[in-house]
Amino acid sequence: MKTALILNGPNLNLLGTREPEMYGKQTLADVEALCRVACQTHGYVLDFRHSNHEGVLVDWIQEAGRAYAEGTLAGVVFNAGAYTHTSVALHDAIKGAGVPVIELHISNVHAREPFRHHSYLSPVARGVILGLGVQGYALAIAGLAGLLR
Ligand code: CA2
Repeated sequence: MKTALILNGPNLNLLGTREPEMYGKQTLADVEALCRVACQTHGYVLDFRHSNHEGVLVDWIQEAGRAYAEGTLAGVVFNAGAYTHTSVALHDAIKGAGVPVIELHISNVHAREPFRHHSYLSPVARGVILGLGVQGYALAIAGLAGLLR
């Protein structure tokens, strides 16, 4: 059984504690639970992680590239948080890893401040899901399953 790797970037550990109008009331633990259900549905083992640190996220994308090459990983669902709009390092890591990455945003970043309209990740992502709330995570896992079919 392959693994689906779900990566969460800076401040996503605060989900459910503030800005419910933007991100909803569910916590990151709730998101992990819904990802677990989606992975069971699609026959994946869930690997769900959070880090506030850019270099850690780079390390995890590199690790994902190796696991994908070995055939043990289906792909990555990646909510890089604010690093989406700043990180050439994450762009390069995704490009170099060769693993399918679905970029995910809970909010519709295009309906927000202009500095959120640009993503360094989108050009190297296989797909992008945004603005659908935390259910977007389940849709992204379904998207990974669709890519492999
Ligand atoms: O909409 C998304 O999922 C974002 O990736 C969330 C990031 C934001 O910087 C991106 O532009 C869009 C921010 C995540 C921080 O989440 C918080 C949740 C509750 C309280 C404070 C922050």
